Amino acid sequence: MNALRVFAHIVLQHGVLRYSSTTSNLGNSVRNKLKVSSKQLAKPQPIDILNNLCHEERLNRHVLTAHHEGVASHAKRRKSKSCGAAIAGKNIIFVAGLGGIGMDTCRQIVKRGPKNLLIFDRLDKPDYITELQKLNPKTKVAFYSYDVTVPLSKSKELLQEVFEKYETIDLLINGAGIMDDHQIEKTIAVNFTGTVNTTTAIMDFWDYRNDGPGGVIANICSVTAFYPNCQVPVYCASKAAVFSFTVSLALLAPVTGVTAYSINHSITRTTLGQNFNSWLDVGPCITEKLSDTPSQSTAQAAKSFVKAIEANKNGAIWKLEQGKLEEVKWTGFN
Ligand code: NAQ
Repeated sequence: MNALRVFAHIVLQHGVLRYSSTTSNLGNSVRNKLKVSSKQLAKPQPIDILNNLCHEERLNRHVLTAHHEGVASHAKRRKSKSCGAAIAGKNIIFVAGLGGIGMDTCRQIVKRGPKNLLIFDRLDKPDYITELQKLNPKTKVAFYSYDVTVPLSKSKELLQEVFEKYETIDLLINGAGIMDDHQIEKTIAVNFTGTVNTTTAIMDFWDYRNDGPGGVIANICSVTAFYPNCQVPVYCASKAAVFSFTVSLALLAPVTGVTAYSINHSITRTTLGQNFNSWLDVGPCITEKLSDTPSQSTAQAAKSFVKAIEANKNGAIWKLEQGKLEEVKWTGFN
């Protein structure tokens, strides 16, 4: 119940993600758990998100370490297989690769020469696939019709088909998203459950514990996961959920062999907000509001996106804002 009395907020400032608690309840409980003084906690200290000292997480790490010993041989095998670039020569699945952010990112990906780029989308745009194919004839581009809201069993069937054909997949990008806060269940289904289901489905093929080779997941979240916009709280909460899920995936990497990082765009000029509905109709049209706010083009965002993919850093929180890529640091409680 203490947690209910806590007013905690996450602020993204100067490239530093701070989680701050303004009442003593959480502060005391955290202090007790961490056995550190209030003086030590007062100053936010940059720490890697994977080294967050929260008690539960240390417990997790203990469990993970035990598992890790069991999967060390897989890790070695994967290391020897996967050196070098994260795009060139790889097999990549891009879920929602034909949207505004998706298509320009696909253009950048294809230029870097993956072996296969498999685009999963509910949109069917053959002309886009032709364009991508022409950009780099050495890369094979294929389209698979996929609605992320299908049952998990259907996602698994599609991946079974893909793995039978391509044998290995190195990177999964989850990017499906809608913004319409009148459609509450659909927003959660597309933005959150869809990403979780696609990820769950690919684990059958990647997980070390199934004798899989591991893999990499890039989840498109949003800066609204940290800076909620009160006109579209359902959308923002769905993005915060994907962000949290991604952090957990990264923490599980020693067990599963599957690393993960989040891609958090700031406002990017696409049609996402065009048919926006505000939850409880609380605000003016977000499209007008967004047009007054500094933004980036999809081409700028795409260049940052491929830099993040090439960095290939488990647990990284990438912010893509106004043409710049920045890794956000988690500073823990203060
Ligand atoms: P766009 O509408 O162009 O693309 C959405 C993509 O999701 C399309 O490929 C669409 O087919 C796919 N999709 C939707 N429902 C699907 C389903 N059921 N199954 C399979 N695919 C489905 O919008 P976009 O801006 O290119 O969005 C791409 C991703 O970036 C989304 O996840 C979006 O939430 C995220 N994103 C966009 C922005 C932005 O400004 N455009 C931002 C952050 C994240 C900060 C900013 C916001 O959160 C908006 C306030």
